[in-house]
Amino acid sequence: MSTNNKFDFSLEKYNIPNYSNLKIGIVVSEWNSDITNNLLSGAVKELISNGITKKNIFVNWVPGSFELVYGCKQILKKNFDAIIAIGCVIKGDTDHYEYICSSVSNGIMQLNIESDIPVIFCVLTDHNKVQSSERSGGKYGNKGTEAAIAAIKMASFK
Ligand code: DLZ
Repeated sequence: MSTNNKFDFSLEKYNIPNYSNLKIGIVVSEWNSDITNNLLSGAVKELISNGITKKNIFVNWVPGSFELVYGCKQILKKNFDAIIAIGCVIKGDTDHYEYICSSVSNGIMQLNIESDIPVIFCVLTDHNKVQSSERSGGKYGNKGTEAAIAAIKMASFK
């Protein structure tokens, strides 16, 4: 499911009265932090370049991607306009990868069903580190950047 040429960065179809008022929460996993740090920088840079102020971007860390759902659930109470969950799960020799990927994707979907605040899924689920690098500032762009735009678009519903 490549996103080459599929992600639309333009915000013109969305009604966003004042970008500087948007408050965005970000929850980031420490596992594979070389990758998640790049996703985080991509997201923060993109938010700022769209007029969101640094003081309205709140970054919270969790140990691994499995903890993203709990981390996002806790900050739902803070009334952000959108939340971005950032993680990187890389396939190993066991089934652990499948459990983490399905738990975090289902958990974040559940938060979107139950709460009024959009939670953006920026979790790479890759077969190896090369794939993750290619998607966190490499030849396939930076999924953190796309997540930032998705967060702004979804915030317009609130
Ligand atoms: C345990 C584990 C493994 C094996 N792999 C990853 C991974 O690739 N990416 C990631 O974000 N987290 C991983 N974890 C940690 C789990 O997400 C979680 O932090 C622990 O199981 C503790 O609940």
